[in-house]
Amino acid sequence: MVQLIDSDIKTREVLGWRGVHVLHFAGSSCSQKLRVFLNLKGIAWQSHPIDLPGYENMQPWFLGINPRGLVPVLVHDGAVHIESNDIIQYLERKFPRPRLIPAGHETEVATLLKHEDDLHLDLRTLSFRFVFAPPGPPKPAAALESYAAHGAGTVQGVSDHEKQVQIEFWQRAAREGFTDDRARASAQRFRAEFGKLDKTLARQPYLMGNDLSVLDIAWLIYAHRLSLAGYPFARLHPHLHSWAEKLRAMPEFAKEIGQLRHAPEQLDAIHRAQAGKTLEAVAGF
Ligand SMILES: N[C@@H](CCC(=O)N[C@@H](CS)C(=O)NCC(=O)O)C(=O)O
Repeated sequence: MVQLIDSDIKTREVLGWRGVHVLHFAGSSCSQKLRVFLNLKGIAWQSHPIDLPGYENMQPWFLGINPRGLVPVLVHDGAVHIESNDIIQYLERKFPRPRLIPAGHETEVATLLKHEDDLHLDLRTLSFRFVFAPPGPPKPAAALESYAAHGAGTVQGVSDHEKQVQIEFWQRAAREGFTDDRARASAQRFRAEFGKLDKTLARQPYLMGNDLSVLDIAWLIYAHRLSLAGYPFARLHPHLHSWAEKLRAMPEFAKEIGQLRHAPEQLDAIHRAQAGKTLEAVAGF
């Protein structure tokens, strides 16, 4: 669980926020995952949108709440929680009904969610290459400089390395873009993972059995983003494809995943504009 301690939090006003507050961005996959979870739970929450395209997450006010500069962040009765999967597991304990983590499976779910989080930079690579496709560097040097200049900050009292990981990701993107080699490696990691999920979904309706769980939420968000990137789910993973169609149709999901910048007809043009190469062509699927 990543709950910040008092000395980590420099933007002190949040300590006075009562109830459930979420700092998030409409089009962020981790924010979407948390919002779907909140919808399914029926938890009332106050929204604090953070403008990622305007680099608000790299400014001192937000870094004083989450030193990593990442969304989402939960502030619950003045306590600050970061890392979407930790936030979800924390809220599951605080708001146990309806259950979205099966009783007795908490440790297993934590491990499986960690697995999902490990692919987050691969998701970002494929999103920037095939969905957002910015014409220039995704983060301008000035935004990165102000982000870096603010210092590493502490998480639970310990100097935090995660921000450096983020800075290196964006610097590399500015240097070389999201190359074919990088996109291929990321797509292949997903293919291996989705192959396993597809086998599970051939046997049962949801990833943990007969009931929907946080794992379905987490993987649907990734699968949805990658479907926008042109990942050929119907051909490669038919069970996963049907499961995704079923979840996408639920209002608790539909409300959150419709908020991307591009309409479907624009996406095809973007996929092709990438030196004429689609994800399928780059990945060799
Ligand atoms: N492991 C983190 C990842 C959070 C993350 O990378 N969030 C992205 C949005 S999905 C973000 O804030 N990106 C910052 C940016 O684009 O500058 C979590 O699960 O909360």
